[in-house]
Amino acid sequence: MRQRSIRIAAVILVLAASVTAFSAEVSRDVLRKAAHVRPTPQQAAWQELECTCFTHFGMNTFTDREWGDGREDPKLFNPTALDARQWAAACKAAGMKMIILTAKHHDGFCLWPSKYTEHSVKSSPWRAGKGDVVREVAEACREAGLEFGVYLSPWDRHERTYGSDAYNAYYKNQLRELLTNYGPVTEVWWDGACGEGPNGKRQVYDWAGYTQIVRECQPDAVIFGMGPDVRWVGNEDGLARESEWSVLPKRGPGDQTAKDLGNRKYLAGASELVWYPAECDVSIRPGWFYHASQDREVKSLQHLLDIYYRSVGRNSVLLLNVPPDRRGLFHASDVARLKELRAVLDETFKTNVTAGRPVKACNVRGNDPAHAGDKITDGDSATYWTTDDGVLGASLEIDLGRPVTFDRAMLQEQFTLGQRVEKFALDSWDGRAPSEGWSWKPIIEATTIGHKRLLRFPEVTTSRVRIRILDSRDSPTLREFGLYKASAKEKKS
Ligand code: FUL
Repeated sequence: MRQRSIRIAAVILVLAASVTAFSAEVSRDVLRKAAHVRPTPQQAAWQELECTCFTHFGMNTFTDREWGDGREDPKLFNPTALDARQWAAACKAAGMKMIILTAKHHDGFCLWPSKYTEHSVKSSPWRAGKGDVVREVAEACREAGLEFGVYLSPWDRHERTYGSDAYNAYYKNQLRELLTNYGPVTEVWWDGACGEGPNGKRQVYDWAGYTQIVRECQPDAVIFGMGPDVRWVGNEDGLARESEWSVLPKRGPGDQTAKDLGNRKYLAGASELVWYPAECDVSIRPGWFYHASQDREVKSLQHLLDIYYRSVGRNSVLLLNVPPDRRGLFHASDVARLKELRAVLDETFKTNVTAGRPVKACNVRGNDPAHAGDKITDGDSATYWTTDDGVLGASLEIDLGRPVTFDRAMLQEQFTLGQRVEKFALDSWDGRAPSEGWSWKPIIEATTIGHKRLLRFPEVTTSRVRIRILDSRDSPTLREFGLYKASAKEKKS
């Protein structure tokens, strides 16, 4: 009896071991597959924008609400001094690369004179019913060299056809208007709110049909949220995860949010993996729309800096909302805060002490100088360091030439080839010569890199640093590596 149970236990052990070995094998394979999923050129170009601006403006600006019910009188819409050039100038000065305008929010009021409804600027007193906010913003963006994007709320609490097939046709007509009459559109924003329309009915949206129209009219645009190109990060605080992956299992529209689906354990069972990078939306004020009562609640410089490090610095694009007021202008406090933010970021990232410095890598793919270590300090985003096939861990030593002090680091993978690094560390040299057995002190350890990873740590002074790639899904790549000293206006962390 005892012998039999020993035999059974042994069989179970062997089985368990082979299952583990099998899944480990599968998992390496899956990881390699994940490492080779790449962004489309449109997704890659969008990622490089890094900082973008949301402008929530519309009926709610005049009713002091966040969500209108669709019964608002169009006559309430009457900005006294609308100047989209002022918005564009403030965005540009803040280093933001795009403005996304709420062409229509959930209340259904259209900021352009749509042919398909009277519920728009054409029924308002603004510019005697001849105005077009979408045109003014699109033109101001073009003049300032900014990209332009549109938010067209699928949920419409005004339109009577909402809740029927006719509404899908209405929505598509409006999409076409926006995507054919205003020049290039870089991002189309579809939020997932789906409430009741004026008849108490809910809509079954034709996402595939909407997507087709965007592809046809603006092939260079990316679609956010309920679309396939850009994912909602899962919160409205502007914060990405510690490990933010751009490669995820494919799911239904909008189904990827609020989950860390890029992590290893979720990849294994996936039938298809897709590039689906995160966007972090957040408002500079508590509300998305302007409320005079929130003039004193503009986010602090430290708060915005924290958001920057935890969005752009975590492989995401930041979409920072700045709501124009009832004049149709950005409020002076918001403009001042944006300026402060840019001044601090510019000061922090002005001097990169690794620029042009020599780098010794323990492994270089095919010993090819085109992939040598010093590609990470050449300031050229087209070049990168990488390793031979199968070399998933590696180290690179950067000679800074003299002792320098820094407290910020920036790493970039060549993400257009895929996102691969799962874990890495930075070390500083303690000053002892190799003959004395030089040693390295850990500065910080982190997980993903992707397009950009920014790290904050207490000041370090050294003449040499080391990057250790501790795990990677396939041969790691590094495009750039920088070290900086934070502006004195950044609170020390
Ligand atoms: C959400 C909307 O319900 C909010 O009003 C806001 O527009 C936010 C950015 O998206 O889905």
